[in-house]
Amino acid sequence: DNPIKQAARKVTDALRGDGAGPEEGIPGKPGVESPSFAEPTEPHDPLPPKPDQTGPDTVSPTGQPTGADQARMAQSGAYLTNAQGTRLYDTDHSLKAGPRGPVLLQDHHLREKVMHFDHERIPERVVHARGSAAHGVFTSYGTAASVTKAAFLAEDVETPVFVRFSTVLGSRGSADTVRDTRGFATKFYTSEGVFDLVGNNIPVFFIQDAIKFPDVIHAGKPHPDREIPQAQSAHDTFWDFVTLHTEATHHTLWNMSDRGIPRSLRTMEGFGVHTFRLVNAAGETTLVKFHWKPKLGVHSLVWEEAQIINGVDPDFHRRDLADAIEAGAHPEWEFGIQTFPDTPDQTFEGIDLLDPTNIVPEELAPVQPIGKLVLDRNPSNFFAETEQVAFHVGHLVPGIDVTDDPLLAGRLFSYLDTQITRLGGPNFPQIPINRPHAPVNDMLRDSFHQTAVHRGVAPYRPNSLDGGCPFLAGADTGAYIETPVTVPESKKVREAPESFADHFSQPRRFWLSMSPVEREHIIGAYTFELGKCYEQAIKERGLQVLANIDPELCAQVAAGLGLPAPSATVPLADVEPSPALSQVGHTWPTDGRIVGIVTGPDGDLEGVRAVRDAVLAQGMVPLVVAPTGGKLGDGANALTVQRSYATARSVEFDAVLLAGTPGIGADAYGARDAKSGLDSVERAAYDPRVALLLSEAFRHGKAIGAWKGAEAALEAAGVPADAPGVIVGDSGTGTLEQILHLLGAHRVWERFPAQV
Ligand code: HDD
Repeated sequence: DNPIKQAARKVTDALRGDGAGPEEGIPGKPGVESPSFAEPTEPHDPLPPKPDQTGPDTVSPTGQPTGADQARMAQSGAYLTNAQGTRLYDTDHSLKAGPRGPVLLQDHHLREKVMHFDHERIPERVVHARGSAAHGVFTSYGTAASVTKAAFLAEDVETPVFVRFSTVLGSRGSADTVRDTRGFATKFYTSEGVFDLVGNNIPVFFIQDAIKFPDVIHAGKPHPDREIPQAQSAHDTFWDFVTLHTEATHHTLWNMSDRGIPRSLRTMEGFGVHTFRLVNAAGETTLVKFHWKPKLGVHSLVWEEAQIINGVDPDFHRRDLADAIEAGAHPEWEFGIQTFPDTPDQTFEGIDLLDPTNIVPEELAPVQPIGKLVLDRNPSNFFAETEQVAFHVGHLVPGIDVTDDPLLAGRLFSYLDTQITRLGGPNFPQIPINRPHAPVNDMLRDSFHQTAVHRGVAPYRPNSLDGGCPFLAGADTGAYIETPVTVPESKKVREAPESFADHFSQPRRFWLSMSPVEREHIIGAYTFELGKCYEQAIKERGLQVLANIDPELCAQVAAGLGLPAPSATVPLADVEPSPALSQVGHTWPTDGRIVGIVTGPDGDLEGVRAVRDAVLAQGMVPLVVAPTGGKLGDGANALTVQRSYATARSVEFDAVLLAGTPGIGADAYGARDAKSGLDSVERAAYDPRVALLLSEAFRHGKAIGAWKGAEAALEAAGVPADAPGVIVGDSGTGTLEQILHLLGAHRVWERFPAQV
């Protein structure tokens, strides 16, 4: 009854090669009619969305349910029509004066078709242009009910959500696994209207005041002259800005840590970043920070792996999210809050809660779970949903209010404003994905892309002509009741408070909280990024910033750059580490992990089949890798190959199992009676693609298992059989059992530190 096991069974059914050859049904799937790939000659309705796909469930701007009709309105009837619904008999030939004659201006269909195509693109988001999204459900535990009156946070309330993940710097078509912050934006379609939590996977921000947002983004985006590099922070303008502007130090350090290269969107934490103010039914207020905790744990790539993926599968994160949902392995997060008393100074344990470059360590204020998010449906149209969704930090519901964080204040302006250019006018809330599920009865009228047909004559208040409608909610149910916070008496100034001036103690806490291997990765990242800068002065300034965080960090990066390490210019902060910040040292569920099962031409197919089934039974995904695509073996026992040596690459797998042979003394990868200590000729007898796959998996700290008959292939790849996390077993399933606990730890950390 475990949903993960059920999902795994679904995957098994889909992957199983038992019995059915292509002529009997869908390749590999018994008893299912093969679809015809010939062009149909009879009209029929468009194909329905796949079971894992859905469009937004909406009401019209005036509150009428539209639901699934939305999709039907967009594409209905069997015949091709123009935009006016008139049927067409040809869409492949322009209207010409004779077959070789000139095309005629009166070809209305040609003009409409090309005119519409010419305008298909809208401006990409100025930041967070590259994104992927999914629908889901948020279920509240009710544990926040004492601190907020928000209806969707009462006990056991289910709220539909749409979540969009993104990188920040890259264009829409850029690669997924670049080193960058990730956006984590959630739209809750609550019964009281839309609430948007527009957060990131990093809990702090580069700047403390929104007026500097254009500066930090101009610095991070490609250089204006050559427009390079794409989606990278490893260049002069970024490092020029963040080293001159030291409030960026904390966020930059998180970016240089493993958090900057997540393994999957499903294994990222999310943060609301700012401090928000919750208001309960009695009008009492509490300051909070929002957290998303992934059920699968927080996991990252290693840098070399991320770079390889950007070449071999630039859509890695997007694909992973959609595949997981389609396979039924629905990603889950727990929603939590850290709570702080709403005191006049808005600080907690000396930490200024209005400064978005600060975190509050979980050891000081534990994250209290208040609900669960499950993403269970893929969008059915990328443009209509993922591209047109519009988030706004000012989309708030009663019970959730903002604070005076100056970064948040500027955001409250920016997110509405940007949609005017991006979505072409102020009616973007009427786009299906943006429509609230609560009935809308506003007095906003007309403008571009108005799709509502408003009734009545009096979109103003007070009125008598429309019966006085719409009425106002009472103060107990209405939103935007500003909390009567006292504003300290002061003069108008362009200044930051004194408490915003400490830029190094929080970064030092982060550094001290890292395990040795995480520190090694941070050193590697700074060495790489500063090493990519041309200007010597920028590298030197970068080292100065590091010296103010920690002398060892500075010395190691300086050594890598071949420059002297400067001394600190501020006293090093005396801070306690926060163990919750480290990603290493925990054990996590292995649901959805991908195990590559590599077999050679003479491999033990029985063993491969048994391992595949055992992997599925664990709720993980087995991918069989063989010299060529197609099937392994014949008849009822045939095994479907998911990756050939040409299409497989180590980066896709969390662990690799190397199939042995059924016979003793043979070698599954071709060479016979191979012994350890192969000479170069013997090594060359092994397929170099398998050797590359194994050596990469080894370098990247992945669990590797091999069973009898595969030892020499390991040897040929230079993978020592006695290294940590390398298991040589008697049988496939026996070997798998021994690597399971390694997968739970994400990587074989003992194999690091290594400069990858
Ligand atoms: Fe922002 C998009 C997150 C500061 C201005 N931001 C955007 C998205 C995320 C964030 C996740 C993508 C939303 C989507 O998927 O459509 N932004 C943040 C966080 C910040 C932050 C966590 C700091 C705590 N942003 C920030 C500032 C400004 C903006 C200070 C402007 C002053 N952000 C925008 C924007 C974007 C945006 C220009 C681009 C596209 C959009 O809004 O709809 O308005």
